[in-house]
Amino acid sequence: MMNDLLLRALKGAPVERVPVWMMRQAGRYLPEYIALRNRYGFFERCQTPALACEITLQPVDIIGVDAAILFSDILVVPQAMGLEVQLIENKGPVLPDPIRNDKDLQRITVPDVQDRLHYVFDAIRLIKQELNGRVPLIGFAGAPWTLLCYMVQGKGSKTFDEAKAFCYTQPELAHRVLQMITDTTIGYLKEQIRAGADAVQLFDSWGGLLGPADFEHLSLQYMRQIVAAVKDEAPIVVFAKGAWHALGAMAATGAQGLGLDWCVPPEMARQLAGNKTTLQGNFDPAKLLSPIPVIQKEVKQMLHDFGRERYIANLGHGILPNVPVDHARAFVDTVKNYDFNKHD
Ligand code: 1CP
Repeated sequence: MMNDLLLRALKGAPVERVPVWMMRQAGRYLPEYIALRNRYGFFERCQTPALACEITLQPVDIIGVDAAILFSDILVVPQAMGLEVQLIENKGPVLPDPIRNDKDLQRITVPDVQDRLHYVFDAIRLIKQELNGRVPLIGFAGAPWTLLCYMVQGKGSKTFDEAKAFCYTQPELAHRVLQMITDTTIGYLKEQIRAGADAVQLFDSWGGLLGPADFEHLSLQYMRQIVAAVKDEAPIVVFAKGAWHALGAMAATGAQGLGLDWCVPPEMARQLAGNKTTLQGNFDPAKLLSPIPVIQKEVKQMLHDFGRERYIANLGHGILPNVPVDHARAFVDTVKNYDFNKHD
């Protein structure tokens, strides 16, 4: 591996400089991606290894990030478990027959991931070949709680109130679904690693919708199983947006990395997480809409506050579709050029 900064940071090994990548960097804002989006459907892009490979490599070639992240979506897992998933342009995901009762559970299974998700592993093998050791490849999956949100609500939501009502009124069913997602995800991530993923990330995008006790029951106990099953095969980063209260408990899972959103101050995150975990984050994605000098100034402050060791620079959530490409590049270049000895 020519540039293994990300993997060294996840091990807690010394680094010459902080590695940087951006959540949701593959797709969304790059004109080269939008050209492909106009020609192929969403799942066609995911299921065709040559397209997934091309999109995965775009931010490496165009922006110069220190890691590639597989182009796919967290919702390929509910799809492989038996649910129909549609992606409606400018609207987001729709699952027309969501899970609401015990009869609906008969429509989902823990699938053979080799059979149902082989296209992901084919894409990973192709991407590894094309990357040719330039930077590490990150695989990923949605956390069980976040996937349940979509599988029950049937679409995106600010509150995911139907998903929460399902868990609060039919807890036994909810836990059965969460365990099925967990078992599928363990097999899925292990196969991603076997196909060549150098690290994996678990996205609990809606973890912050739960209070601390519910987060433990409905999210963390399942993520703990996934981390335990995967962490000795490849480093794993847990990103639970809004669940800063559980940083200590998430560090105790043994995950090599913890993703942070922009609402938690660096010093507080370090205090809660302890010194054995690498922190990743946490620039406000909307701040990339600021003038470039403001981006540069605030990125330097973020780097100063996190420090060089056990740290990966990233955004606090996915990059927004309307971010100008030169602003994304300014974010990445500022991290790459920062000199910790100069305190600039
Ligand atoms: O045609 C398009 O461009 C559709 C937009 C799109 C894209 C580019 C969707 C639909 N998914 C993706 C790719 C995707 N999704 C990646 C690939 C790599 C990358 O972009 O860097 C990844 C890592 C995801 C992960 C994902 N999908 C998450 C977790 C991360 C996060 O942003 O919180 C979630 C919640 C989803 C669901 C989803 N898929 C697509 C959309 C628009 C959404 C969000 C819907 C919502 O807000 O509820």
